[in-house]
Amino acid sequence: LLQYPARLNTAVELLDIPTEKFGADRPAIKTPDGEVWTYGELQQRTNQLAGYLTDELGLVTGNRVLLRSPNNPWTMAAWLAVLKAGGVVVTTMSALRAREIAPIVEKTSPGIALVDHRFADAVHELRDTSAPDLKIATYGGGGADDLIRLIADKPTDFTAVDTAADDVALLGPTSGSTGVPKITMHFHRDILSIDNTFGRTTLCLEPDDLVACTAPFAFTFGLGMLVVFPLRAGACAFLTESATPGQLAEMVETHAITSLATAPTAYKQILKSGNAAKLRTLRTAVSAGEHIQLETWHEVHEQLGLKIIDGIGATEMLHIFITSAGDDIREGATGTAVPGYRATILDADGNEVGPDVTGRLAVIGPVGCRYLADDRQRNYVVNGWNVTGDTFSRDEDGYFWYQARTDNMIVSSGYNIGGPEVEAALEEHPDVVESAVVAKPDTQRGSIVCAFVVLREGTSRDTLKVKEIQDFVKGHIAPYKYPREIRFVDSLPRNASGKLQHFRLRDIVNQ
Ligand code: 3SK
Repeated sequence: LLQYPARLNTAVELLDIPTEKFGADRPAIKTPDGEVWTYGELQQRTNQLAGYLTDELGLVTGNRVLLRSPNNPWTMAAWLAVLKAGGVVVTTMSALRAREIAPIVEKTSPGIALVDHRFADAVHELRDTSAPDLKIATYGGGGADDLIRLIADKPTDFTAVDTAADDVALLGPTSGSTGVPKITMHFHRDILSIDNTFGRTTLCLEPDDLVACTAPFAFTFGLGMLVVFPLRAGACAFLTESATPGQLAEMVETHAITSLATAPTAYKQILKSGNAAKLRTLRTAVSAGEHIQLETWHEVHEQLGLKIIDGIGATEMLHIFITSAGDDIREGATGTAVPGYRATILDADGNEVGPDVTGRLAVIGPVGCRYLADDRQRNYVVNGWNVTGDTFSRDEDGYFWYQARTDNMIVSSGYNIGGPEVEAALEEHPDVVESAVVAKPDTQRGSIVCAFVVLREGTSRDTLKVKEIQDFVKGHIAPYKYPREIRFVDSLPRNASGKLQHFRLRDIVNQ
């Protein structure tokens, strides 16, 4: 499955072959407001866009095209069209502001931008200030310059450009946890690899699946879940531009969604709001982007009989490389290396350690980290291993157990404390909606555990509550791990893909 011909265009594999194999009339995309695109329609519109890119916008093989849009059918067509026309997709989250897109544009030098009209201002601003040659085409505005109108009479067939399997197809920015963007490069074959590994060995979609995911296409978690895996399986992607956990549960119920991929917080909030029953049409549920707490996993299992597929991936690796599903799940563990990948634990000197020793998670597989012109490549790939920013241990049977983000291990009075364990204990308290803990420098103890806590609406935020929560944590985990400081906040800082930004909280406590 992981051998590819030398010449390969991923858009053919994701769109033309499935359209032929599963039928042009099958639904490829559905939206919350009832719009349906069949495989045939997606193929035709993709072809029209690809023709416009080459004939009118002058795209030649290898040119980079910036995409900026929330998840909707035209974005999916644009993504496929760029690849089909031999271009390289540069994805950006629509939540980013002009100053956050600027370093991405500077580093990737796109010649063309395909932009949802509602998000065009920032791109125009960039063209006017720092990218004067950028050609911008917008869609969805309905005016005379709307790309959707401009392509309407273009031919509906287009012969895919004969790209190499090892041509770059995707430039995916990642802010990681530090906020300074790095640009990952992925080949045409890498995109197929994620399906041939996680997609086919673990997720195993069927043609009658309807798949929803809250991650944007610009986060490769969303790209895999909504574009790569459903299309190759002949299934249908449910594209929603945004959804709160409550709306998501509602959509699953109303549209009979069968496969859901989202972050642990969404599952947690659906449970807390008493809406888990709305998820009863799900055959598969994936949790990634952050570690899922065992309590959340259990509650979903108890209420729905559904075993959430937990997974860890990375933009550098394109998708999930450790996971398990069904009877292979060992409760509390993230899982084992996805077939095709090898994973290990490294100590601080880069040596492999044995079972049950905590260290840095490292992985090798068909996809690996290639940063575009970035010295940080040296830190990520060491002796062939892709060294992630996560601290794990591995048991005798090859299951990997999450401890913390490596930069969120707290050493207090000589004790090693994993932030997530404290967060899990805090969130068992009925008044705690969410929490994040960080190390706060302390003259006596080196560091102390400092917790930022979002309380249920209407809960008092006084010193008595602090004491009550501290005692609660002491009753649930070893008392030395309890948060010596608790700060109540209205919300926690998250990046555009929904990941908690502990570094922002560290900045606060270090001030
Ligand atoms: O776990 C993640 O953060 C991730 C990143 C990229 C792609 C997929 C996943 C799950």
